[in-house]
Amino acid sequence: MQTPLDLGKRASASTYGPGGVRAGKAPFSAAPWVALGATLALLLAGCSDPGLSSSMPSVTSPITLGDTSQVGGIKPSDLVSFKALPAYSEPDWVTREFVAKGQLPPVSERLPRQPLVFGPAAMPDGLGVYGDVLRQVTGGRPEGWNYSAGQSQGWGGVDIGTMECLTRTGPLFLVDRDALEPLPNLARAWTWSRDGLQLTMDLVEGAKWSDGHPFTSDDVMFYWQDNVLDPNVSPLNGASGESFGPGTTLEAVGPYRIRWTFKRPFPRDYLYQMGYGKFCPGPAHVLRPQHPKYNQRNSYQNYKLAFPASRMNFPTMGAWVVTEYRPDDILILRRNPYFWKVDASGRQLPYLDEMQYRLLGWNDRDVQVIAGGSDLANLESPASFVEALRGAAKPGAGYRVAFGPRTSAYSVLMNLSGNGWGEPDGRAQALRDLNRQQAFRQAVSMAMDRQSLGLTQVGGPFVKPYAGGLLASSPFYDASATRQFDHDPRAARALLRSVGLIDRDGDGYVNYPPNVRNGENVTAILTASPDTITERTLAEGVLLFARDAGLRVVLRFASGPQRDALIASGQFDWVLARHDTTELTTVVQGADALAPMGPYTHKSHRAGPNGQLDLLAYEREMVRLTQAFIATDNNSERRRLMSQYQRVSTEQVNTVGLIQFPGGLLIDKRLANVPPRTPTIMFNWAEDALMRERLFVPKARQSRHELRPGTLPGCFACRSPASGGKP
Ligand code: BQZ
Repeated sequence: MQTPLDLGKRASASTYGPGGVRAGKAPFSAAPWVALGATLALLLAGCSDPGLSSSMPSVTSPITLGDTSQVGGIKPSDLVSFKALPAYSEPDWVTREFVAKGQLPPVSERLPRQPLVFGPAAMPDGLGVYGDVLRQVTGGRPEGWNYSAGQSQGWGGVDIGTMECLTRTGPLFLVDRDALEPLPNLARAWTWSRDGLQLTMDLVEGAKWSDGHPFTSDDVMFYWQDNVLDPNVSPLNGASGESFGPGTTLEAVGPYRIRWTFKRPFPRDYLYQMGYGKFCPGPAHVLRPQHPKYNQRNSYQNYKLAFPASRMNFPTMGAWVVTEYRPDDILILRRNPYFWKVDASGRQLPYLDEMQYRLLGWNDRDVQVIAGGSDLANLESPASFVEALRGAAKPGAGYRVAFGPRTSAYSVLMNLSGNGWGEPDGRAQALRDLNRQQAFRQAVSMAMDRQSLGLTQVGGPFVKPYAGGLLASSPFYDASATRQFDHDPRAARALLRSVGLIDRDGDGYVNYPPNVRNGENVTAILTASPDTITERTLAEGVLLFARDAGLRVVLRFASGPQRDALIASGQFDWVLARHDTTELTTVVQGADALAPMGPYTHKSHRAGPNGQLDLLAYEREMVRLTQAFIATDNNSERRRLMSQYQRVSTEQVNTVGLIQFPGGLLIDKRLANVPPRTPTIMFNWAEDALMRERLFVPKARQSRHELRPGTLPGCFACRSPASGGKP
C-alpha cells in the first residue's frame, strides 16, 4: 500500500539511513484517503469463517471499535484451576517413540501432582486435538536465552511461548471486572497475612523444566536475589527491586513455597508485576554455574552472553522449546514434553506440536499471513488494515481478520529531565527547558492535525485522535476530564510567542531569544523507528505539522534495540512512542508507569547524574494521584483519582497524543479456540492473551507445514539419544 507522503520526491539530498538526520520542507494533502471508508464495509464481510464450529463467534461487526466493556465476564476459576485428574494423555507418537522406548517417563510422572487445568471457559471451540504447527513471523532477532540477564529472544511472542511467570495477565481481558486479579500460574495459589504486609505463594509442586529438572523455589530465589536485586544484572523487560516496592523482601519457606514481605499493606498491584515480563524466572540449574557470584572466572558480561542463540534446547517452563535456529531465517520450537498444563480431559498441552518463527521484518508479519506463509499476526499497523481486509474478503481466503478493542496508540514523548539525564549538549538542554514549559507542550499539541495523521494510515472508523493520557478504551477513562487540543497552527504560534519563540530570521522556523543559543532556530530531534510504515509516516507527519506551526523538527530513525537503548539512557528530545505497555488502558497493571514514581522508573523522565529527579509540579500531582490509586481498592475512589489524573495529564500535555486505533489479529482459518475480540495489547500482548498452548487445528484441516514432525527437544547440557545426538 503506497503511503500518502510519497517520500521519494522529497528525500533526495538530505536523507541518511537509519539513525541519520533529515529536515522536511514541503506540506502534504490527505484528501485521497477520506473516500476509502465506504469500501471498508464491503471488505469487512471477509472477516467471518463458516469453517469453524458455530460456537466460534464470527467477526461480523468489527466496526464497533469501542471500549473494552463487551469483553470479559468469565470467573478466573472457570479459566484455570489446579487439580489432579484421573488420567493423563499425550500425542500417540510421544508414547510410541519416546515413552515406550524408555526415553521419557510416562506422562503422569512428567506432570505435577496437580497440573494447571484449562476450564471449558478457556475452550470456545471445545477440547482440542493434537497435531500441526503454528507459523509466525518476527521482525526481531534472538540475542540469546538469558532472559534473566536481559537477552531478547526476538520478541514477537517467542519469549512469551518459552517463558512462564509467577502470575498471568494476558487472558484477563476475558475475566469478570469484579473478579479482576492476575491468574495463578507458576504461583498456583496465594494468601495475604491479616495485616496485608506478607503474601505467601504456593508454587506448582512437581512441575519440571523441559529437560526434566524440577522447578522449585530455588529458581524463584535465584532470579530474585542474583538477577532482579543484583545491580550488575538487568533482566529483560526491566524488572528491578523497585518494581515490587522499595524495601520489599522475598524468601523461600520450602521447595514449593515463597513469602513476600512488603512495606505497605495489600499491594495487589504487584501481583500484576509478577506476570510477564517482570517475574519469569530462568532455570537456576543452568544459569547459576555461569553467574559471577558462583563462578569467579566469569564476568557479568560472560554471564549475560553464556547462552547464545546458537545453543539449542535451552530449558524452558513454556509450552515449546527452541530446537533449531538458522540466523536471519527461522526458529523452530517443538512441544515441551514436561509442560505442566492440561485440558479438562487430562490431555497434556500444547495441542500444536511445533511453532515456527520466520525471521523477517516487522512489516512482513501481516504480509506473510495474507500470502499464506504464516498463521497468526498482530495487525498493529493501521497502514496495513485495508490490504489485510481486502485479502480476507477474497473468496477462498485462508485467513480472517479479528479486530479487538481500541487499545493501540501512538504519541510523542518529550524528555522532561532538566538536570542532565542522558548528558544533553547545549542544543538538547535548551530544548529540554522548552519541553518543561506547559505552553510549549500545548503549542506542539495544537500543531498536530490528528485527523489527517489518522487518514495517512487508513480511512474509515479505525483511527481516532488521541489526546494523551488514558486511552478511551480504558475502564477508567473519563471523557469529561480529557482536554483535547484541536489542530490550530495559529494558536500554536501564539503559544510559542508567549514563551519567546518567534521567527526572527524569516526562514519559517521560530528562533530562541537572542540570549539563548545565540537566537538560533529551535530544533527538536524526533527519534522514531523505521521498522513499520506506520511509524515512518507518523514521524513524517509530526515533522510537517510542526513545521506548519514554525517548529523545526529533525527525524532520527533508530531500530528496535538501538532505539530502546537511546530511550533508556535519556538520549532523546522527543520520541515517537507506540503504546506497547498496559498502564494507559488497564491502569491496574503497571500503574507505577503512569508517572515518574522513582528516579529510574519512568520512560521519559529520569534522574540526572546527581540522582535527583527534577519533577515539575504537575508531575508531582500525577505521582500523588497514582500512589493514591495504587493504595486503594475502592473502585469509585479509583475512578475519581483517574479522572483527576486524566485532567492533569491532558491539560499539561504530559505526552502529545496522536492517534488511537484497534489492533487486530490475522488468523489462519484452520486455527480453533481463538477467543473473540482478543486485544492485540491490553494486559499483555495477544501472544499471551491467546493462550496459544490451547489453540488447535481440527484433524480434517491439519496442514503439512510441520518441519520436524515426530521430534522432541533434546537435553541442553548432554548429548542424549532422544535428540539423535544433537546437543
Ligand atoms: C508483540 C511483542 C511481543 C518491545 C516488541 C518490539 C520490541 C520492543 C515490544 C508486538 C513486538 C511486536 O513488540 O511488535 O506485536 O508481538 O513483540 O513481545 O517492538 O522492539 O522492545 O518492547 O514489545
